[in-house]
Amino acid sequence: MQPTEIQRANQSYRLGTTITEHLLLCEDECPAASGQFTRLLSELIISAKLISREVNKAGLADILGMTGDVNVQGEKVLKLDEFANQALIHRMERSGLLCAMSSEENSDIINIPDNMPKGSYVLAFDPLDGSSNVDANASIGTIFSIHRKIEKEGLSSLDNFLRYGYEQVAAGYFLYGSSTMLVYSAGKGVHGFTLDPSVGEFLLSHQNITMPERGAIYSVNEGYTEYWDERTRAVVNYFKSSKNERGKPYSARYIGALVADFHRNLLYGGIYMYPADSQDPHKPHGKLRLLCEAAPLAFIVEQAGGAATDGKQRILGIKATELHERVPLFIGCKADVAKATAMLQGE
Ligand code: P6P
Repeated sequence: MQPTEIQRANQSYRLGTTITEHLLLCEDECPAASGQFTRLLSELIISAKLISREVNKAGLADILGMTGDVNVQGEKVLKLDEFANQALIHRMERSGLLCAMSSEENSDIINIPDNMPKGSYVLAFDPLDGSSNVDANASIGTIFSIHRKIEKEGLSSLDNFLRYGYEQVAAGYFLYGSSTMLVYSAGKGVHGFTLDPSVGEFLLSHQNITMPERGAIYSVNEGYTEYWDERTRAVVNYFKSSKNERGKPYSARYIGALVADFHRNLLYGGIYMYPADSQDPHKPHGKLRLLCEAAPLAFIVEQAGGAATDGKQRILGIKATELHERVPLFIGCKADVAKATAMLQGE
């Protein structure tokens, strides 16, 4: 008997499904799909496998914390985040799927070379978020955001990036931790895949990830307390004195890698905060970038039932005005983010 559409749909969310099977089944469910998105994610996955391999041996292969050094073979040794950036650019510019890319590591847009095929997607990424943690062997990751090219004559490449976050067609991250994971959403829920290194496949391990209404963790660098305004201090003090649904105090957790802190809070429930440093002229809007950090994670968190604001408005409702625009970020369980945002607005 032919499986029903529901049975087929459920197959794409059956634990153990490979990411390839999942993407192909999702493609089957979308009559308009051309297969380009499936190929795009597949190219990102190959890049992530290369990065994961280097991250997992960072402490051994002269990459640890060095840049510009020459190894015993006389080759220039790339620092890990430079390696990750080059691995992504090299692979994605040849994919024929993109019209342009933007990387946290590159000040300008990365246009596709004239001699390479172009496609209809736009990719923004942070190649190795939290890379300062490499020397401490803490979790780090790659964050990506995918838009469809604006099909309109006369637009500059930059116009394809200066978009609202809600226009993203997909977003996700690779987490290089105790295992390597892919967490992504294409607008139909959030799904997590864990790399089985013995077969080199990402297997569905976390289907339809959803967050509780309230969490039990708050993540913020309290070393900056003196730089915050009074309302920000009041927000952090609120969570320090909050009790979770079991009457226990919220736990303070801060790895110093957004993607790792976000992932833990996504699974366990919590709020991550990177406020504006009103006293720091270098970080008046905080440290995190809208296009390759806040917007993709906001897309994920909303798909998981959470929320993300800049302390005033929904992150996905912000239209970027420059490529490396920074925004304050309050992201996590809906009730926690709502409370923080209300307090920051003086309510
Ligand atoms: P701080 C890493 O550099 C990063 O961009 C995020 O991954 C991380 O959450 C944040 O900065 C840590 O910043 O100022 O607390 O060291």
